[in-house]
Amino acid sequence: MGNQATITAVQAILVDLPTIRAHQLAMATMQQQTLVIVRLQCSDGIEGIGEATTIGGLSYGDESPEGIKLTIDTYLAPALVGQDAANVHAAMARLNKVARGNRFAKSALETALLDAQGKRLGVPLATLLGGAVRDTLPVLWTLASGDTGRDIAEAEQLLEARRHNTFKLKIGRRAVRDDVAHVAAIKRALGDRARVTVDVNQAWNEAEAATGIAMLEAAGIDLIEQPTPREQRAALARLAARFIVPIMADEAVCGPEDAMELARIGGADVFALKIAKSGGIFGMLRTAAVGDAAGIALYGGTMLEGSVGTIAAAHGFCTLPQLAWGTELFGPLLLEDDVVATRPEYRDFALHLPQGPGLGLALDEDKLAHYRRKQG
Ligand code: MUC
Ligand code: MG
Repeated sequence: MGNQATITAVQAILVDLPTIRAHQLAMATMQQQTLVIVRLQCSDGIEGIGEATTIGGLSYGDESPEGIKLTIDTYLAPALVGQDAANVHAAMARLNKVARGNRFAKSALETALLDAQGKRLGVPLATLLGGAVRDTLPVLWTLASGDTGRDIAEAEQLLEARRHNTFKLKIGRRAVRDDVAHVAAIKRALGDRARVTVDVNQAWNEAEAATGIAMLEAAGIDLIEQPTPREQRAALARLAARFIVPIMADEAVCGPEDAMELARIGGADVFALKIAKSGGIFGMLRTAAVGDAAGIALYGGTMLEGSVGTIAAAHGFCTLPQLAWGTELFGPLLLEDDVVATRPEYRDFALHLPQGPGLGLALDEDKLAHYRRKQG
């Protein structure tokens, strides 16, 4: 019955959503976010949904929203139509044959296939993966308004609301000393009430990183994410050996092959996992397995996806044996609105996994029609 279903159509839709405030990163300032929403129809009437989302056009990753849509429409959708909808691994193997790379686009399609299969079997996506070992995930918040006072006020309000007690600061735009002064002021204001981490997004050279990390360590910062360029793995290894504060690889670790190499050279204490950069949930789980085998701690990362991409990642992260550093799955909270009927639940410092079949989400057709990019 279910295994007779074939894939009949795949659509990729660009959705532009306003953010609740400007979000400043080393490489871009976001005023809005563009999601690529995928809808995958099957011959048994079941629809699966997925999402491919990046940050700042082409300034962060090497796939843009417009490029992802073109790749899906032109190459990946035609390769999927007519295939067995119930065999996710076979469908993904076919995509890997017709297209190299393009991990974000493939991740969205894999999510849609898993969502459809979960709905077909009547089980949550995490159950398809073998089962969740937790149904809530700790979630931090990124303070990135660009203003120290505003960031402190934002953190105080979120602590008070019991929504977040860990804050990640985006640095690397300004001189090292100015960035450190900003971070130290926030840590001083929050004290032991909150954990503070930083993400440099590759902006420092090794000498700047050595100076910056020494000062951040002295200021009581808990974790340093991707201080140096992703290609310079040896620099990351030297920094990880030099400092006690843990160094996390993000841009430097996409799939299991990167994870193997970083594990071999001692390039990181923590891996930031993301389904998009690993080409999907299964790629993320393989990356996590390498980290586990090497004794490297894990963290659930985000590309600031909306609800669909965030909940897809959450189903995967909920199955991991260890997730020592929690997650940053706050993407939906940065958006003023979304295209799902019920937005994810955040309370008591955690994201609560939806319990319905597949992702456990439904698209809101009116919102999708309202926010989808109109043809130019
Ligand atoms: C990144 O590099 O980690 C995650 C949180 C945030 O604010 O930006 C992202 C990207
Ligand atoms: Mg990062």
